[in-house]
Amino acid sequence: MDHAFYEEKDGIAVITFNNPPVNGLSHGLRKAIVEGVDRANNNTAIRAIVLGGTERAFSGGADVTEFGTPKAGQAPTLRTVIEVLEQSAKPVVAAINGVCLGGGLELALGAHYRVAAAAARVGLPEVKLGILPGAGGTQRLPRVLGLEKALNMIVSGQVVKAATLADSALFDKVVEGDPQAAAIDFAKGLASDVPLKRVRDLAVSDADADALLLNARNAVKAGSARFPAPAACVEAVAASTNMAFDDGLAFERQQFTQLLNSSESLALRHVFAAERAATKIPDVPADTPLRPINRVGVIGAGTMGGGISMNYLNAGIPVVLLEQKEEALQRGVATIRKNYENTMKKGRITAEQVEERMNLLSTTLSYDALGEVDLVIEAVFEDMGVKEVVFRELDRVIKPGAILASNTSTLDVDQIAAFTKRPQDVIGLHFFSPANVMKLLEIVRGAKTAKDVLATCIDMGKKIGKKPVVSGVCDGFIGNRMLYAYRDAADEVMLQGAAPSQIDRALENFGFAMGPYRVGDLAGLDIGWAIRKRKKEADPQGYEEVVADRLCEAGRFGQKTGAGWYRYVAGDRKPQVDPEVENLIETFRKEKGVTSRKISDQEIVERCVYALANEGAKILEEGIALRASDIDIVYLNGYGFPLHRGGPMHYAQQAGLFNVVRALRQFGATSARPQAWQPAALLEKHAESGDALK
Ligand code: T1G
Repeated sequence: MDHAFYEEKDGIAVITFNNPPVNGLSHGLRKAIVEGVDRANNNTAIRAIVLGGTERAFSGGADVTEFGTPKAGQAPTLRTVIEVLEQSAKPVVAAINGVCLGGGLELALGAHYRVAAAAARVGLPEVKLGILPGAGGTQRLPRVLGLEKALNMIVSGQVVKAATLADSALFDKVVEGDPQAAAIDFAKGLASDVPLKRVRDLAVSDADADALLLNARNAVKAGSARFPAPAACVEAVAASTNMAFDDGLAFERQQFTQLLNSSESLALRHVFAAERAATKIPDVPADTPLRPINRVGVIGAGTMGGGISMNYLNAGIPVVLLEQKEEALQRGVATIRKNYENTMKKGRITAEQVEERMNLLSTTLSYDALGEVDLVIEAVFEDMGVKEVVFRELDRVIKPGAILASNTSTLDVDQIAAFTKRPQDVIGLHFFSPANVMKLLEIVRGAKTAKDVLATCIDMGKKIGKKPVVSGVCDGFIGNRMLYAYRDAADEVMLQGAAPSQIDRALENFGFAMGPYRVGDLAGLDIGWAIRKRKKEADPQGYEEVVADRLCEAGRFGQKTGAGWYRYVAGDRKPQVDPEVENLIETFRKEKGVTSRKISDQEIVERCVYALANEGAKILEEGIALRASDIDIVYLNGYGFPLHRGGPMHYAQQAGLFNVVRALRQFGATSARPQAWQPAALLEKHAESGDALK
């Protein structure tokens, strides 16, 4: 494949990049650019050189698919390519359209001139991958934007429209039309006797550099323990103000190399690829025709139904909200409006947008009003009997070809599909509360779910700003099933001697936003208790009592009752360790014949996180999840797993699967539930082979 097209017209050489989808600066493309520039410089008929990409992308930056492979460092490196542009005897003009990001912008900064489409989007988002601009961006951008603007762009990784920087020295021209045509005209207008303008020769305007850098250093300090990149960005940009250009480049390179090999960057790059991989379904072609979704029906105007409705209203899609009683409907609608008004008060939407969205919402008490919806989502009580009534009604009224979705969080989607005559149109859309905020959307594929239904729901999931992950049918799908294992592991380590507060603290130090016992008190212990009581009624002999039962029997449901695992003083949500709970646990231990022992924070973290990875491996080997990285996306976006750890599966692989399997076996050897610690066969296989879990 030609990685770039070279053509000459009217004394101008035009090099057009060709590395779809976004002109990642692969080895092939880097080589083609240097060859093109050399060819133009060796042709006396050529006066200037124009570099261009496609309407979608000038370049999305270094080719992320090459990261970690030998090719990434293969000559010509991106820095060499940029030097070739800068040292070119003939003027080089970058014609910027679409995205111009990371190494793409650094490349453009190596050109002598830059002509951009007003709508082009430019930025140095490397910090979001846990690295920093490693091809001169931290040294050149301040020279054309000034210290403050460059510092903000590089530390935040924000991407802005070229039009907003039209007055800066970054661009020589910003046009509404085709930037390549404008660049060619610009190149033709260049006088041949004017010395070439090189960004490296400019000075950084740093009126109050010290103050700016001090503020920036303070601003990044809080997060630097988990994410070192922002602080490194500040120091690299600081070098542009107090070092000679080449020394600044060398300093930037040293900082870049350090970050590239950091666990945080490995995690962030893993997540970048994982999010994009998750929507690729091996047996569903990317060009599968989608079913049109122009109107959505939502059954249930409670917290979930209201949040779900907002996702579609936000995307400009009309919603028909159905409830059984008028007052429930009105309450639901009022909650949606209040939610929008709160968002408006924070300045994130305008009053007009509130009304626009509310005008797209209609309500009904009758299923017959759903005849025109293309997608209906039920968010009713989590009980199979209730689901059956709803789906039989939906089967009666919903038009052929529409999609019937359940928001169930654990029930069997195949059983739900069987309540209809169209199981191929039935799917699970598991939103997470608050449904209009949480990014994760578990899309549960039934045995009979049609491929175009799945493709349509994935596409629509992305359109409403979710991170879709496809799950098979099992109890708890991917996330909740892993959550059960995580909580059981925490309960076991509590039974063996760790206090709930120690467990919470250990996991919060690991990076979870909140430990399992604080989460329990927040959500309400009575919810889990109700499920366990149903299990106990169904199987009194087989039921195994847990400490939480004792708390609930004592009326300790968590924050809502002022006491749960912790005590809450007079409405203060701050958890206080409660000796009563410690005694209750100790009594429970004695009844179970357990002598408590001192347990390290490290063991707590390993037990809970490896239990997650082990359950994830079982989910993977059963085919419930398509790939290990999907499981990471679920747990990062739905369950507060710390981003800088990359997800439970990534974390386990970084820890070494051999070590994980060895630890699981050790935990099992001293457990009252040895089978719970049995390593998944897939985990053992990969621990043996050393191959990564895919
Ligand atoms: N290289 C290769 N492929 C890339 C890519 C890149 N830089 N960016 C995206 N893709 C692929 C992506 O994997 C997906 O592939 C397809 O393009 C569409 O992506 C030295 C070292 C460019 C704004 O951080 O922000 O330069 O799934 O689904 O919503 O300083 O992708 O189709 O097979 O996201 O239109 C810095 C990262 C790199 C930009 C497009 N650059 N990319 O968004 O589509 S580090 C970035 C993005 C660097 C230098 C350093 C977005 C996008 P597939 P997409 P999109």
